[in-house]
Amino acid sequence: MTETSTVRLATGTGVVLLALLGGFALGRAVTAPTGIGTQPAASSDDHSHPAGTGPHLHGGTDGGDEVSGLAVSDSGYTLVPRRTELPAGVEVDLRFQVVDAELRPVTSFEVVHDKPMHLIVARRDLTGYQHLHPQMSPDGTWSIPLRLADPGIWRLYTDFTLRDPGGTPLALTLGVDLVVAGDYTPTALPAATDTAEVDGFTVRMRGAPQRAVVAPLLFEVVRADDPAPRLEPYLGAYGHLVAVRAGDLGYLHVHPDPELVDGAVKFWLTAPGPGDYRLFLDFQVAGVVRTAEFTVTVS
Ligand SMILES: [Cu+2]
Repeated sequence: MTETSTVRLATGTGVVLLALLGGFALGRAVTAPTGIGTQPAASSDDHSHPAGTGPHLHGGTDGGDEVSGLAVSDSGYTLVPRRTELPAGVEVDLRFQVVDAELRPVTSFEVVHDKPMHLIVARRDLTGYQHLHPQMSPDGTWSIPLRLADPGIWRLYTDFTLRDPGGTPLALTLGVDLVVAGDYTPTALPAATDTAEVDGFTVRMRGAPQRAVVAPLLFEVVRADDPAPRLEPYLGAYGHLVAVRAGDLGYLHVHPDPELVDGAVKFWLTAPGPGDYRLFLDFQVAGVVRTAEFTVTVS
């Protein structure tokens, strides 16, 4: 790819898609993100939620009332990607730093859910979700092999917690667009459903996020040949739920209750506004992590 390469966006279709996807959506965890904010640096790799800490979410600095990931800079910290143009379908070494207000790279991050850095990637039509964990070199440069299959504009979220100059934990999600040149064929958001299929597993969602109400949202995983496959903790929780708002790609990362409820993973969410959301539930069975995807429409 050269400097002069062109992104051939299917503009007309994109406008239609945006119109379809336009709007607001959903929620936040039931409590302020104290679990993230107070997670000590010395947290063991075996992070779990002690009883009473409750569910919480990554990102945001205001108690989780708003989505995050919409800005490249927040609270004096800025995401600096080494490159933002990637070739389609080719694995490249994605590199980035988080710099402070003096443009010094941050080199110390808190371990939250077993990792100091959570990387989420999705194309702007909410396809192609990936949840990755890059490695940091001593100079604060993070790197990860990344392959973006198809052309389009992709959203990269860096979800992390650092300590501010006063030593207070600060959970941030900074986001930037990555460009993959080529013919972009956007996929319309799938219809809202409470069942998702992935790799022979059926994941059923029970509950519906509502506005102004803290509502439970449960996910039950079954398989045709095994009605109750054993869910395993993944990154210190029985499930990780990322919700991305259609229209602006506002980001939420919610963690569940520490224990399964009748075999289901239980989250708590509030929907602050009407609209469409894409939910990505990471779960682990027999050592393999899979992602179930749902569209949720909040009226
Ligand atoms: Cu992660």
